[in-house]
Amino acid sequence: MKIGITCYPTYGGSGAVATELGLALAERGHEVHFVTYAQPFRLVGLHELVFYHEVEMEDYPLFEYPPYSLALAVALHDAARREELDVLHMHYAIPHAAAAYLAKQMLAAERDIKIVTTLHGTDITLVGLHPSFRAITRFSILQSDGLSAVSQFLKEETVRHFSVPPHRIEVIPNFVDIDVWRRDREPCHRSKLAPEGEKIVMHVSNFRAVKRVQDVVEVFAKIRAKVRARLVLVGEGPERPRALERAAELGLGDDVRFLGRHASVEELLACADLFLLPSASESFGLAALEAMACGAPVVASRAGGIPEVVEDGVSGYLLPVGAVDAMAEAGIRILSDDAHRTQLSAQARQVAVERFSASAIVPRYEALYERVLADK
Ligand code: GMT
Repeated sequence: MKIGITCYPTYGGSGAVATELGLALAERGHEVHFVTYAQPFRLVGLHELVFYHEVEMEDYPLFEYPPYSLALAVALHDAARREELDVLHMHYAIPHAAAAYLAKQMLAAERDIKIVTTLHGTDITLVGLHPSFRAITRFSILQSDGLSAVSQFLKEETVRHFSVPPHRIEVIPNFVDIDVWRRDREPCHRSKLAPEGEKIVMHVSNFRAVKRVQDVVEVFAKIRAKVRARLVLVGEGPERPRALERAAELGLGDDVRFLGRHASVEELLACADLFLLPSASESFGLAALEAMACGAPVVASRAGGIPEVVEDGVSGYLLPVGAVDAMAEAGIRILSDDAHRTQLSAQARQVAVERFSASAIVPRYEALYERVLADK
């Protein structure tokens, strides 16, 4: 098949999954064309059968709000015609599904092209619900030929908020390349991250308010009072200054290392003894899955789709949103009991391999493409 993929190319789980999917599809012999405004951050190196088309935007003084969605529709239409694409796979509904709909209509006189939209999270639970986007989000979701959601939770939210018939949405969970995300990696950065042999607590996110990074710092402060540990924060975003300020107020000093954005997060997660994800809401929690694949037990909030990924007592512990004392207790238990941590680590890896490997999930996307293509 020839597949066009659009996603947010910068930091973020939906762009990460879309890119990993494109690469995995290419490995399975499909031709993949990324149509995005920048090269997706996980698209590095040269890959046979993978191509990148940049969405070109003309700036003009009249445009206070440059019409990116229109430029994307044109780029999708161009790529579809030139490369004879079969399917346009849009990741994150806004504005991608609407742009794909326009491209489909522009092409309609020549031929039909199928649209698959994958719903990722705040396109449904937050941004899509805003009155300025709600109607177009619903319209473009319903106009897609195939729909997937990354968790059962997100499917139910889509049905509830947008009255999309449940049978239209297939739940296809996110996946991880288990050969890349694993514990026994070289180089291992443990000695650099924790030179005194401290335990390594890690958090990776885009530091938006929904991630509750302040809770990460509070939980870590309570853990550090009982266990020699360091907190490694990876990523960048608006809550970073407040999180660092709180770390300073709590006197955590050098025991909190802020690394910013990192090109190979897998190398860092391979050293983690504990991963914290105390989000207020999370449709899936890709970072938690990547941590699990790297054998890091997870302490997370029981929010949204996280319980579909992290099994309480198996790959870590789930606590109510904001329950920093209980999260710290769980963290202390994991870090101070080596046998327990080793068991959770092995189980986390096993869950990632058995339920969320690329080889288990990617064929489900192929089957979805085949189904929409068979639908005349
Ligand atoms: O929806 C968002 O906030 C953005 C999106 C992203 O690009 O990072 O995150 C969502 O999609 C990820 C990949 O499917 C999921 O792992 C995240 O849980 C989800 N974020 C939220 O639901 C807040």
